Amino acid sequence: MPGTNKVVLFYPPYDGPPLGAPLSLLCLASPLLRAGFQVKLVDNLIYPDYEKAILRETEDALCLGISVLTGPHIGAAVRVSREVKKLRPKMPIVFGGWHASLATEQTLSESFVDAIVRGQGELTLLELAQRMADGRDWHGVLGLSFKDADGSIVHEPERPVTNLNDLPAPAYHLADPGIYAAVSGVRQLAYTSSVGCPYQCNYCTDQVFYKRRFNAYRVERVVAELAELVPRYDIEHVPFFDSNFLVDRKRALAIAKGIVESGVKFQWDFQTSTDFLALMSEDEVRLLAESGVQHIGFGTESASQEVLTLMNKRFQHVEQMVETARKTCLAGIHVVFNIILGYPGETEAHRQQTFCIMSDIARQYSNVSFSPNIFTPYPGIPIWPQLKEMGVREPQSLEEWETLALGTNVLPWLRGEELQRLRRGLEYFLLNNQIRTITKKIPWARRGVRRLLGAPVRWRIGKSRYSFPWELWLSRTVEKVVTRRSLLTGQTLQERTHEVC
Ligand code: B12
Ligand code: SF4
Repeated sequence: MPGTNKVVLFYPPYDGPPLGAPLSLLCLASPLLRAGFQVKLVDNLIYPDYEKAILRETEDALCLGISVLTGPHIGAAVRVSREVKKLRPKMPIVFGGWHASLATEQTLSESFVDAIVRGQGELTLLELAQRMADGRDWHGVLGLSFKDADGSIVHEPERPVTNLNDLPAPAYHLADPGIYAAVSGVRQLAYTSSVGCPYQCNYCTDQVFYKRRFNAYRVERVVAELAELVPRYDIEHVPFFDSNFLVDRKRALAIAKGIVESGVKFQWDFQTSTDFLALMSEDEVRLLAESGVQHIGFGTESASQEVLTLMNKRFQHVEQMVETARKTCLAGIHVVFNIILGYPGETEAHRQQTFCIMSDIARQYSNVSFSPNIFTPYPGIPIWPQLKEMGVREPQSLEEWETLALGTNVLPWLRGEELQRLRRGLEYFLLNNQIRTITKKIPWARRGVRRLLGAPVRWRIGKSRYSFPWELWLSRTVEKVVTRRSLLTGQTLQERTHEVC
């Protein structure tokens, strides 16, 4: 709408626990506000009736921007865009974020998408909004793909990755952590101290998005921002969304030291790779814990060196996983090792190796738990050409990508008996870890449970023998009995998690 300077930004619902305000939108809002634009955020968490809110807010808006990840985000983005287009056909709808950036041509071919901001969005969206406000055409905006007046698709050249230090702080004031705490149960503030990772894992698109460049805030900026934001919003927990936080270990340690010296207390966590943590000394890992790190996530993915090579993860070795577990255990930090199962080229022998080695690590170090997933081919991952040769069909529309991430197994080599055996192996791997957790909590049952269940379960994992799975039947029966008993006594039972064991 000419004469307005209002930009509406929408974060669609996703499938997972609430994580606080969407950092993407807070980052996009900041330069717009500085340049005098009005910004209205519509996050599904705060606006359960987001469709109505968007229709209301776009009445006097310059454009609508939507952040889109592969998976459930897409469904709401499509629905809302269709509605808005029907009502306000002239108002541009701009998609951005990972899915839109990695499947640009396909996304832009949808009638309700006018433009796509590829990659980092702050400067591209600002320039686009300025062009819209001035009634100028969109040619020449770096990082933008759009539909021209005749409907043809134009891809402007890439925008070089912007140094994070040249960007203003995210507009945290637009998202009251108190309101988010009411939804998520914890006062948290998502934070990114860096973007980009130098590695090139075949299943990851970080290299496509951030060009393998580790692009990080200066230490002083991180410490000063956190020391100011945490007390201002009474924050308890700060999840760092960096792709690989420990790439620059000196910087990471200086941040931890700065947090300790600031005297500001909060818990924080991050994701990284085991090669970097393994290189740290025990004292350095203790410093992380002292500064508030309670949890670290690792993309370990497999304990088979052959599979790690197939994934182009030659930088990672089993010894580093063990070192990581040992050092974090000493420091009292809980770690989750993510595991990818069913990767192209992975055999049952490789899986068995992963289950055995990972179980051994967890038996030695009680701070380790696992998050296993079946390999999902997201758009733009470098291994796509090989996947196509192996018969994986690439989704052909936004709607098809929406359902992909719902845990559907799309891998032609994981069918029938092979899939059954993978599931069985995984169930035993999880059961083994549950036994470990249970016996830790109930010391008097330790010997009996380990002898009766632990030993045969470990034997099965070691030999990959999964027929007549009586231990699984028993564990399910026990669970039912316990549930019934607790219903009688009114005792609250701990919820069983299926993802993380
Ligand atoms: C936090 C996070 C999430 C959170 C976000 C919630 C929240 N409240 O913030 C949630 C839980 C939703 C999530 C879910 C998923 N995620 Co996630 N996630 C991340 C993570 C770690 C950080 C994202 C972030 O906030 N970064 C900081 C902000 C500032 O950057 P940004 O989001 O990229 O936004 C910038 C640009 O993308 C762009 N932009 C973004 N939105 C928009 C919108 C407009 C209009 C414009 C113009 C620009 C723009 O501009 C922003 C500023 O530069 C990234 C990894 C990473 N290093 O980025 C993975 C990542 C984005 N996730 C990924 C994946 C695989 C998933 C899941 C599919 C996992 C799964 N198996 O379910 C799901 C998808 C959703 C679902 N299942 O419903 C992949 C991307 C896959 C893809 N093709 O979309 C990533 C890259 C991890 C990876 N390396 O593989 N995720
Ligand atoms: S180490 Fe992690 S972030 Fe880096 S390329 Fe591999 S999977 Fe992606």
